[in-house]
Amino acid sequence: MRVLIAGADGYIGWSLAQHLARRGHTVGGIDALLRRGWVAEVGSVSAIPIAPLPERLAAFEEHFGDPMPFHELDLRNHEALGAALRAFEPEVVVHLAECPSAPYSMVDFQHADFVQTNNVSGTLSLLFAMRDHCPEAHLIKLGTMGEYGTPNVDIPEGFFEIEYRGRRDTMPFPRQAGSWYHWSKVFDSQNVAFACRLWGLRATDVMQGVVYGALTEEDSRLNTRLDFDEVFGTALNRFCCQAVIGRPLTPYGQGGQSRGFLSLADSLQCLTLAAENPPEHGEYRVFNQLRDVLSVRDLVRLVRDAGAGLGLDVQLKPVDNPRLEAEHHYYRPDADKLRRLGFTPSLPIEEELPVMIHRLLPYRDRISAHADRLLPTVSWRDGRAPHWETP
Ligand code: USQ
Repeated sequence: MRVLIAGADGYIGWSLAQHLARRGHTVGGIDALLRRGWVAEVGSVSAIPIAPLPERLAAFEEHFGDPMPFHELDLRNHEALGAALRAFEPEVVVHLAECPSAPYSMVDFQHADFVQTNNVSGTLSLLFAMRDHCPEAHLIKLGTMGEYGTPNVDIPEGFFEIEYRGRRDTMPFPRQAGSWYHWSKVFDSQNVAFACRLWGLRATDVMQGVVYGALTEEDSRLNTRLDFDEVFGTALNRFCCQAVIGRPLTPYGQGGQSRGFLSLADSLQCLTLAAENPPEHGEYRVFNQLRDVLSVRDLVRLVRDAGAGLGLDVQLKPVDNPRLEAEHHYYRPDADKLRRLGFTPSLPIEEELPVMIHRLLPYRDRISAHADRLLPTVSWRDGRAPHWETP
């Protein structure tokens, strides 16, 4: 299949491009390289060094035989996006080209506005461009489990049956997001569903949990990034980096917050399954994409055990929760659709974490040099803007 990845320079996108090429798909890329700038803005770096884009593309061609047609552009550049779609003629468009950080969106008005404009307007531009240039193509849109929040009932995959005043209907499950970023994903979901209804586009909206892990590539130019700072690092990746440099793990608040988690390898497998099993024309389907439901306390225990197995003395230092979120709650999401398509989870988390920590050990000094970026400064409550200084 001809698969165009928007966000091909990112954590998931760069790995997905390689995974799809290995499976024989023809891969194209779009990216405005914004993530590199955002992480620099918060004064941090990827724990695992990543190559500049031209080196990445050269390595891709050497290893996979064909060059990756690549367009360095912002999805909101609607004309250029249309030209890229016409040139590549995708059968599948995987949309990962959004700002993925809840803390970044909570800094101040400018950051909230940027995240929502970038994400919602970029997706709208893509929907119109697909209508005009590749209406048959399948859109795989990366949403987030955080769209649902943490309701006190089970979470279905997108829709649920409801009886109200004696009448029944199937309706979208309520969204109760917890950051301006997560709300941008909710707005995207509504727009994607509407475009399917309006124009007969077909789409898979992926409610993904928190992704963790680092892959080992045969060529360092093929490495994907792994962020650990308070803004772009996700919980398990941060905890593993903290363990590697002997800094205490930072569970927020009481640590009873539960989320869905999956490894990067599992995320690639799931996105590939979605691509290779497209929905019907006009269909808007929703997958919950996660493997394990874990609390922050579970994460701490898992990283401690994994570190101990590698001879690391892993400490923890709970910090006041900078976020507004439930710290004790019910959490039971369905995640059956991908399993029915054949998702077979790879390594269990107890085995994956030692691999990740081992992979990070050579980058101790690099992480240590930015250790002050590990502690949270962005507060959900008072909206104080942090003063990030590039070291
Ligand atoms: N947390 C800690 N200590 C830390 C960092 C995080 O206790 O040092 C806690 C947070 O309070 C939260 C949980 O860990 O309860 C997850 O936080 P996170 O930063 O790993 O994830 P989140 O902000 O929810 O966002 C990440 C990705 C986002 C994706 C989302 C999936 O950045 O792009 O949409 O995970 S989900 O969480 O299911 O909404």
